[in-house]
Amino acid sequence: MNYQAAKFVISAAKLRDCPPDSLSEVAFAGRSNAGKSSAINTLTRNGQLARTSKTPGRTQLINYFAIDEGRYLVDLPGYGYAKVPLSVKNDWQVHLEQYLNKRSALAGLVLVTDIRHVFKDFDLMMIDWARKRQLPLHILLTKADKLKRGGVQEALTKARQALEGMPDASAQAFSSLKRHGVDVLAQRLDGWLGDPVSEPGPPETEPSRTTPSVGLVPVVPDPDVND
Ligand SMILES: Nc1nc2c(ncn2[C@@H]2O[C@H](COP(=O)(O)OP(=O)(O)OP(=O)(O)O)[C@@H](O)[C@H]2O)c(=O)[nH]1
Ligand SMILES: [Mg+2]
Repeated sequence: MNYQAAKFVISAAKLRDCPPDSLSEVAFAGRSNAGKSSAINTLTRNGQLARTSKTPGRTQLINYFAIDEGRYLVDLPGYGYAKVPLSVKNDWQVHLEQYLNKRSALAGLVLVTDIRHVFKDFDLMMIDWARKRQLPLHILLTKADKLKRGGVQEALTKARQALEGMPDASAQAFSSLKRHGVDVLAQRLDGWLGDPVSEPGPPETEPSRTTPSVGLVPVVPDPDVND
């Protein structure tokens, strides 16, 4: 795939606003401030594409970037930022849950995690969810530039242990700052986006019968995301 061709398409507030023509899409999920938007910008070599910020909670909508016809990268709202009002958090959580449970074009999930915090509650929940839904999973251990080689290896080992028994799960170290790991990520996504997972179907407003639904755990304040 030519990720440099990525173009912003839409910011969807709800599942029903997501593009109806999607054949396959890959979603980037993770805690607030983990580096999701930065990873998308690094992959696409476009620093202006997804908005990044030192202020966690920047990405509040489901942002779609088209790579090719019917193929998208999706930047999901960050999870767990403490300073957002609870009502807003609950709202995101509902939309995130709906997206994850009902979006049939979802071909794979990239779980973005700060390599210094492997793993926190949200990550474990997402891994468990991917396992249950049998969705391909790739873990991006970001900000690898913040650790020495030994620390990177240690985090990778820990991550891979958590994925044991999952047939289509992988993990890699990544750094947007140093552009480290971009080729590995692109290869993994090529495999997912190359094969359309579904034809555009009916509107995804009805509960899915084929996928088990996930209940995301209640939002708890987490003071250490802003680094
Ligand atoms: N050192 C370093 N900093 C990074 C890296 N990736 C992201 N950052 C920084 O981390 C902060 C958050 O990055 P974002 O990409 O906006 O994080 P996000 O996960 O999209 O955050 P939300 O939209 O709030 O969910 C920014 O200040 C980035 O510059 C990295 O690989 N290395
Ligand atoms: Mg973001």
